[in-house]
Formats: sequence, C-alpha cells, structure tokens
Amino acid sequence: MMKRRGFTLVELLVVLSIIAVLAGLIFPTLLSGRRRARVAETASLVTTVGDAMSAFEGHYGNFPPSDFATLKKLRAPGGSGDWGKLKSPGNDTNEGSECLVACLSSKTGGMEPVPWKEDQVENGDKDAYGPSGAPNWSLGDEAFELVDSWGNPVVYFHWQAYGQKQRYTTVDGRVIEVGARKSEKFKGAWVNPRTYQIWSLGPDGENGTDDDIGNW
Ligand SMILES: [Ca+2]
Ligand SMILES: [Ca+2]
Repeated sequence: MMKRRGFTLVELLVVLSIIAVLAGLIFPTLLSGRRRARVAETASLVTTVGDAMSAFEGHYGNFPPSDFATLKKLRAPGGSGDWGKLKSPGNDTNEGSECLVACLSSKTGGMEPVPWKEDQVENGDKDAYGPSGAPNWSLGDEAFELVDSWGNPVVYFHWQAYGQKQRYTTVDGRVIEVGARKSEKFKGAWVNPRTYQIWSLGPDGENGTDDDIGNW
C-alpha cells in the first residue's frame, strides 16, 4: 500500500513564494486600475458640472456664486428663479461647493436640475439645515456639497471670489483652507480668469498637488 506523502517544508515554501510573487504582480495592477477608474469618474463629474454651468450662465447671465451672501442677491431676468428668500445654511465650511450644488439642483427658468448620483453629493461637514428658500429646491433639508470618488468635497470658486479663502472639511475630518489657483504660465494671472475654478483634491486627498483634477 502506498503511503501518502505530505508536502515537505521546502515544497510548501516554494508554493507560498510563488503565491506571494503572483499576488505582488496582481494587486498593484488591481489598485492602479481602481485608481484610474476613480480619476476618470471624477474628471467626468467635473465635465458634467461644466455643461450644467453653461445652462445656468445662459439663464442668469452669470455663473453660480461661491458664497451664500452673494447667492442671496442673485436675480434672474424675468424673475424666474430669484434667490432673495434664501436662508443660508452654514458652518463656514464647504460653502463654494454647497452654493454650486444649490444652484445646479434648482429648477429655474429653462434649467433642469442636475440628476446627481447618490455618491456625488454628501453633507460631510454636517450642516444642520439646507438652503431653504432656494427657488424650487429639491434636495431636502441638507446643505449638500459635491464630492469626488474618494468622498472629498469638490472645491468651487466663482471668478469674482478668487481672492478669497474657503474652508473645506475632508472625508477624514480635517479642515483645510484653500484658495483659487494662479497661472504658472502668466505671472500674477488667475487660472480661468473670467469663469470659475472647480477641482477635486485627487487621489492623495491633498490640495494643490499634481494629482488634483480640475477644469484647467
Ligand atoms: Ca454641507
Ligand atoms: Ca491632490
């Protein structure tokens, strides 16, 4: 009768090291695939917003403001979509992004609200109430901000607010201060000097690094 022979220690070690090598080859590929997918998703979100911005600008003659005080003063030609009754939410973070979502989520004039996917808007900084009094407001009692595929708020600045600073609450609870970008090519000039800047902090979750994904 044949006696069943178990694996020797050396055989086991060989098998284990082969598995380790394969895992080492496969995991980075999986991770970088996932990272690429998230970058593409976020870039596409920035593009979607860009299209909606053009519609908004067509109706109001201006892009969405990036602070609630200015938004409150926004009037539409013909009165279809005035913001005078707006009650600004606010805990002083994520405000540019919240204004952007408020503007693009309202049905005013010929504009349709952007049909956000559930994971594209969050109230990560936990505002107690939403921008009530916004024209045809549809998103309920929360001040949602736009978020990227890593769950971080997407930053937004209207060009008239480029000199200001905004504070944002990141997905891991940090509060960071951000400012609009200056051009590297033209000294002293802003990027997108007469429109707006919108950007995601990118895969590293840090502002102002090379992986930021913006409309530039
Ligand atoms: Ca919020
Ligand atoms: Ca970054």
